[in-house]
Amino acid sequence: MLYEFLYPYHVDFSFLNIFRYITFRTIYGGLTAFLICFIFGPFVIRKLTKMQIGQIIQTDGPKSHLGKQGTPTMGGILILFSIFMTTLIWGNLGNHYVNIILLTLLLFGFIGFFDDYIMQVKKRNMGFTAKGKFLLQVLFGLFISWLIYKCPDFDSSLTIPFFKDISPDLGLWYIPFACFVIVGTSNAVNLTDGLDGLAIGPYIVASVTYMFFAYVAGHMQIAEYLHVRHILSAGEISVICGILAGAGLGFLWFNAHPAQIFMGDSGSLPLGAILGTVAVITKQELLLIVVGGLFVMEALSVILQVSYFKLTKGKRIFRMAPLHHHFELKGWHESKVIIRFWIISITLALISLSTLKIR
Ligand code: 57M
Repeated sequence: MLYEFLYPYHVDFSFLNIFRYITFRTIYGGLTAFLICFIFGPFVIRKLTKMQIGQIIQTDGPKSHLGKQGTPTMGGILILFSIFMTTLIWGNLGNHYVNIILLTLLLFGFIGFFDDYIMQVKKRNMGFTAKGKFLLQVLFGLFISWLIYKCPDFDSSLTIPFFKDISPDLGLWYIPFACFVIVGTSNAVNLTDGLDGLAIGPYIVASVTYMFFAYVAGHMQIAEYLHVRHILSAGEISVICGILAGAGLGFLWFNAHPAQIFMGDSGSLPLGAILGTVAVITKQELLLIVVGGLFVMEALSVILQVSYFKLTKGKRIFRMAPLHHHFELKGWHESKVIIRFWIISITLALISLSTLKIR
């Protein structure tokens, strides 16, 4: 909004030129998103506590979690509010990709919010049925993917990390593929969100990583130099990534162990979907397996565990899935699991960034 309002006056006030720069808006977008979470955090925590929107801890998990009973949840509302407001302030709302991200936030935010609302506010045992939730995710995912597919500067070929000369064109198949990326990431972030700061830490790392990829894709000379596909309007996505990272940091302030608030499905589902959408828009879809490798690892542990459990009628590969529970049950302290998983995500981000040169 500031961009649309203030930049036109740059002819009279040359300092307003600064609003044109993506780097400037990325940094100040990040700081604004951080401040919104930081300032409103205590208010939201107080409000949720007063409304008794506290986490119900299931007794079949690691016993160390029982002490977390009643921790305010649905903190995702704070993150989404911060991302939404900051995008209105610093984003270029004339950019189609920015609008698609906002729509992803609203659609997947609705699923998460509704699920949390029924479980935490109405205190019913189940939100959506698992099937209903998944179907709605797929429906929204297909819609978002179709919108991206229809964008004028979008092409349906796939970027293969490390191989700059291979990029198969998926044509219309790109839509279900993109939907898989968006819905898969949404659920993977949700599964990872089981320890204090475990999801939001790697999420910040992934956002910063995609901030670089979006900037490179949007900058003609740098994209050409690095042999990355140039997508002019994707440059604005680096502002969004800065905002995601800033809001994430602001939330982490309160979600750090011992957490004062959990994000709930209201946070994990839309945040994951937005990350998947960013990967699709920046044409670094497959690289998400590396950038978000930690989320992939957690989701894979669940798929393996559940399949093996069903096949062998009750045997397990891990002590408990998702993977973070396995290490907790092995006796690692919660902080150790969290920080080691963060280390893994930072390492994976560095490997991902190396693909800008190694190709
Ligand atoms: C949500 N939710 C956390 C919090 C957070 C198929 C199966 C693997 C599904 C899976 C599942 O239900 N996953 C989705 C996981 C929960 O966190 C809430 O949920 C939100 C995210 N959606 O924001 O509101 C608990 O996680 C802890 N937590 C923190 N700090 C945080 O910052 O400590 C969360 C955020 C919170 C809190 O304790 O209550 C969760 O773990 O429930 N199911 C599971 O993950 C279950 N695994 C399981 O059953 N494994 C089986 C296999 C055969 C399926 C096995 O390995 O034997 C685990 N979860 C529970 N009990 N509750 C293990 C058993």
